[in-house]
Amino acid sequence: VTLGRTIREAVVNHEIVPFYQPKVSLDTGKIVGFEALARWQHPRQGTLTPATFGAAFEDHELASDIGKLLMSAVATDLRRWIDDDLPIGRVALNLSPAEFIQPGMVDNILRTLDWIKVPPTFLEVEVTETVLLGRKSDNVSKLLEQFRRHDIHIALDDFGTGYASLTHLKQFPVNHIKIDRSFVQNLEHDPDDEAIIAAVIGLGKSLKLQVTAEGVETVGQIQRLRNLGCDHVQGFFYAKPIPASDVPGLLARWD
Ligand code: G
Ligand code: G
Ligand code: NA
Ligand code: MN
Repeated sequence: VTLGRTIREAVVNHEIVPFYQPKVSLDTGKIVGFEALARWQHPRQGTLTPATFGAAFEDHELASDIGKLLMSAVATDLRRWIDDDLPIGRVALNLSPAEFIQPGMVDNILRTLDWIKVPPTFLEVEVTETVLLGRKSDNVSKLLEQFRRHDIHIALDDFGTGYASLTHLKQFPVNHIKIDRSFVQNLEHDPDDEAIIAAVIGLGKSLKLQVTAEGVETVGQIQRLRNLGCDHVQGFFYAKPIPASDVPGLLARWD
């Protein structure tokens, strides 16, 4: 896929939409929220994942346009689900480093939420350590503080794959840590991965951060994560990312 023109057309035609994957509490078994993941509803090729268009998240202008499109779609979905009294929890939006240096990025998000009348407390944002490593980390701090002031939660995504993680946890107002799925994948067979996950969960507990394990696919992984005291899990074992129209049905079937 050549990103230039076709992806722009996709944005203009609102073909980039959020799919939703549930996050589940290991304590209660209930859905505590969803992660919004971008999908391209291609008129001929069907549903495409960021594997084919994810480079757009690195282009400042495209990333900003896609981000705005997804934010208003998420807010519109949230508004409907709130009106229908659905127990959706928080919805998490991924923010790329390119989106993070857009001036007024948080203001745009707050304005969209306000316009569509969605309380900011329904939103969470997922950022990777790459975002925090940026040279303008003063500015990043300000943006994250702005989220915090509005009680928009911040999750540190792909935790363990970057570096200087511990400094980041002290320096930035993070609420959640997401353990990267590369550690979860071999959890049942690799004691090192289990040790790393145990350490991250311990860290989360000491710093009072909720810990989510990503990419959970087997019941064995779930058992181990529960024994280790992991708070939340997310992965194909529970559900793949699904279109917004399937979310009410998933919630209805859950209990
Ligand atoms: O959905 P999954 O397969 O295929 O996503 C692949 C990658 O694309 C992940 O790293 C994910 O964080 C990223 N991604 C998915 N949706 C979004 C989005 O809405 N914004 C940004 N910035 N990244 C996204
Ligand atoms: O980088 P980020 O953590 O945002 O990326 C999430 C990615 O992981 C998405 O592409 C999503 O589709 C994918 N994903 C979610 N659950 C699973 C899973 O159980 N197994 C695998 N292989 N991928 C998953
Ligand atoms: Na994410
Ligand atoms: Mn991740």
